Formats: sequence, structure tokens, C-alpha cells
Amino acid sequence: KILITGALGQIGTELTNRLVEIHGAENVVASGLDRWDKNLTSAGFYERMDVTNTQLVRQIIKDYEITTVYHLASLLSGTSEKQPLFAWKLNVEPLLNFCEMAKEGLLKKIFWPSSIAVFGKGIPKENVGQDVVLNPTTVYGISKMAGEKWCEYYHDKFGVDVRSIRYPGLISWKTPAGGGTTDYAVEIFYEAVENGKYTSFISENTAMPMLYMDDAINATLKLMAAPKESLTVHTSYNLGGLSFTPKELADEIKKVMPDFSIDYKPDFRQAIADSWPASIDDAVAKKDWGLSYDFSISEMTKEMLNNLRIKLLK
Ligand code: VAH
Repeated sequence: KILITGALGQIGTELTNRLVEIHGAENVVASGLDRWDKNLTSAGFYERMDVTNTQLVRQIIKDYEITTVYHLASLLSGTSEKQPLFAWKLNVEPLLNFCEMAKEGLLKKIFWPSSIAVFGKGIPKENVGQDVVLNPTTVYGISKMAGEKWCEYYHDKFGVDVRSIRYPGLISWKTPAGGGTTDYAVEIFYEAVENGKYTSFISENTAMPMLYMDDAINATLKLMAAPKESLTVHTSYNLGGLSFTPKELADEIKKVMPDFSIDYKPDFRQAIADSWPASIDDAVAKKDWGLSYDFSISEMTKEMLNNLRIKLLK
């Protein structure tokens, strides 16, 4: 069976749905901090689980005979700056626990999300490569860099099959994002549909790597299905997708909603965004496991506005 942690989050809800489609609900165990209620998840099983509770996690792995874990539970960049010590504990220790279980033979495969937040000072802003120096300046970036190094250590030392992607900002409409710096690119669509205007907490010319959720889920499933021998990266794969500024995104929205307006009031997350690259080189992922994308910025914009109109205005 498959276990997903953080299954009620922005990525988790959509990844759970796809894994249920592929493997059947009876083979998918969703877990999260929230109390269960019937329409929470499409998984066959739901466990209320704090991933930092090592004994409980081990018990659930044994009870359900879990072989694959998608470990998504994490604090994102904005929230991590506000709770550094808890962010370190939550973002790193459970990953180590899952790697230990794989080393003991309790698990066959692990997926763990890293982030473009691992990049920081001293590198070019554009087309950042797979093997540049990692110099994160945020708590979140530090925790993700440490996690990547642990993945590589457990692979190289013990042959653990742990796979990872450095996600850019992810844009989706099914589940709100939570506490991220790129979340302006999610909020803007909700506000466009509900109020016809948006005040961005990121300044107009700050480009960041972004991706529509469907492309991110497809990439994740493609990486996990790839033959182990084809993988040359054991820290985390660069994934670039799109790259745009708040102004460029607002201009795309205006093509669909001419009366939409935007203004800019950068907050503490501007400094986080300034420390990140504007675009990513994902050639290695394309070569190793056939990474590809379906959504351009205009196709994403139409998808987001159409679906949010239905979701928010019914
Ligand atoms: C965040 N959405 O903003 C996440 C992501 C690259 C950004 O890691 O923190």
C-alpha cells in the first residue's frame, strides 16, 4: 500500500486523487493532522497522524504494510520564518525516520518534495543548473537543503530508493496553498474571481519559477515510475516549468478579465522571493526521466479562472 503524509495539503489532495485513480482507493492511505470526515479524501483509508510521532508512524507503516511513502507534510517558506525550530523539526526529522525505515527494509520507495528555495546567494538568477552551490538564506531553504543531503546519504550509503523534486511555486484551485511565498500566484486568481482586483505581496517585476499543479503531479508520478537505474540525481531534481512576474500574470488575467486590476504592497516575503532564482534549468530531469509540461501561463490562467468561477460562485 501507499501512504501519503500531508494528504490534505495543496499537493497532497491532488496527488492522493491521482494515486487512487492509478492504484485503487483500497491501496492508498492518506494521513494528516486534521480529524477525519467523509469528504476529506478519496483514499480508501485516512489516519490522523502527526509525522513527528515516530512510533505512531512506524505502527501505521506496519499495520497497513506500506511499501511506498509520499512524504509531503511540511511547513512552507513564510510559515517557517515564523517558527524556525519547529520548521526544522517537522521538515527534516520525519524524512530521516522514513529513510531509516527504508534502510531497515520496511519501505521500498520514498518521494519527498524539495524546493527551489534551496537556491540562494552567489548564483545567477536565470536558468539555474542542477549542480550549482546551494546557499539558502531561509529556514525553509536550509531545511530542504539538509533533507536533500540526507536523501543522497541514505541512497549512497544504504541503497535507499528516495526520490525528490525541487518544486517551483505550485498553482492550483482545488486546495488553497498554505504559508508560501509563491502563494500570491494562487491568491490572485481567487481575488480576481471574487473581487476583480488583487493586492500583491510580491513586487511587480519579481520573476519566480512556477508550475501548474497538473504538471507538477504528472512530473512526480513520472519520476516515481522511472527505472531506478536511470536516475543520476540523488539529492533532488530541478524542475523549472514556467517563470513569470506578478505583472505578467496580471496581464494574462486581464486577457480573460479586462477589468481586473492589481496593486503592489510587498511584505516580508519579498526578501524571500529576492533570494530565489527567477528561472530553472531542468535539462537533467528531462534527460533522466522524460520530464515534460502541458500548461503554458495562458492555459493555466484559463484553467484557474474557469474552475474557480465554478468553485467560488456556485
Ligand atoms: C513556498 N510554495 O512558497 C512554496 C515553494 C518555491 C516555493 O517552496 O514556500
